[in-house]
Amino acid sequence: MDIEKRIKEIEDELKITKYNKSTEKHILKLKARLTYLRKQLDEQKKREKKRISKEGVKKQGNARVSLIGPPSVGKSMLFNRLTNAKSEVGDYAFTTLEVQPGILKYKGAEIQILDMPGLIEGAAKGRGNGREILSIARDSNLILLLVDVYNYNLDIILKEIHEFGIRLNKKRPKISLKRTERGGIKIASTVELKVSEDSLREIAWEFGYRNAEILIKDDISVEDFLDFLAGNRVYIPAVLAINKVDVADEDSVAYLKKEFSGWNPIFISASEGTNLDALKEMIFEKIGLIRVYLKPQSGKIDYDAPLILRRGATVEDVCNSIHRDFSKKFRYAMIWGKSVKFPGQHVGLEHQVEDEDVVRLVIRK
Ligand SMILES: Nc1nc2c(ncn2[C@@H]2O[C@H](COP(=O)(O)OP(=O)(O)O)[C@@H](O)[C@H]2O)c(=O)[nH]1
Ligand SMILES: [Mg+2]
Repeated sequence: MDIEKRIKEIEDELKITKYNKSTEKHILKLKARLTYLRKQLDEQKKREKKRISKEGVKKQGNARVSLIGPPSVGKSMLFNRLTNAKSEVGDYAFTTLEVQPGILKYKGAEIQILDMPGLIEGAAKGRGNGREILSIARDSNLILLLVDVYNYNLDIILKEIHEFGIRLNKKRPKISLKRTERGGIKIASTVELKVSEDSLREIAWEFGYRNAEILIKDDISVEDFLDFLAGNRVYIPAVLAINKVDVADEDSVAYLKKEFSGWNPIFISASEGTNLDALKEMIFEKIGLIRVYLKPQSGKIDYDAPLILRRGATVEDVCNSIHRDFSKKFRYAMIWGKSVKFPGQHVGLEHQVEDEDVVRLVIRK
């Protein structure tokens, strides 16, 4: 029987199996098998030819953002507003058929935005070029989810994204696994776990492990563990924007605010330009971009040309982004800004910089 058919069967069985103490184990087993089969299907699909050429979507700039949403919510209009590029806007459902790259310039950073065809139900299985869209989204630093005040069915979009192995606004759970020669499946954890070790062992068994040492450092769920064993999951931050506020009344805005409170959504109008600066700021912030200004030996600081780094970057990263040899010749750095206690403080390579720090690198001649 082919994989898709087996997946369908297990999905159906899961749907009709009621959860209780006596079926708990069986459900777990089905879920594990399902994840395993989906993984195999994924690998099979990956071997099939891609339809959207990767030519037009070379990575560019300091980060990449994918615009994902249902058709006709205003993705292309927003894209045109945010970037220097032009994408076709239309009244019918599939105006945008190709991936369209553009650059958003903000606070000295160049952020690549990708306008995408609308994502529809069945996308993860390949409908409407879904797998191409999602595989580009997988390779992004941020996913900008866009819906509008008429069409705010996010569930389908989220389901497709999830099915494709993308996890939004979530940290990768800390789990490691080492195959061993004997001793069965051993599980150790550094925190108290809500799931039973037995269940985890059972799942690992379904994935074909017989002898292994598994170390868990987070209070994981069964889903987290399945994700870990399936592999190739990506964890990407996401922002939700709700478009076309220009045609919404107060009540519907209030309703949507409540409906999506977990997302802390931003209400915008691409056509009127409402709230777009706030959206840009959200994008910059959520990717975790920071600016660092270099203070040269002599001359002025160029505030128009910051180094763009990621949150958590160190002085060593500052060195490396200037020149490969810089960190070898490094003596110390002086810093003015949020990351230090007093202006001009001397720090070493491992010191973490923060947004808008001014850095002077002192190197050996
Ligand atoms: N009222 C209003 N209409 C918009 C807005 N943004 C886009 N539209 C309209 O929505 C339709 C679909 O826009 P488009 O950008 O092609 O959507 P896409 O399919 O998501 O790329 C077009 O008729 C746009 O003029 C907005 O902010 N307000
Ligand atoms: Mg479009």
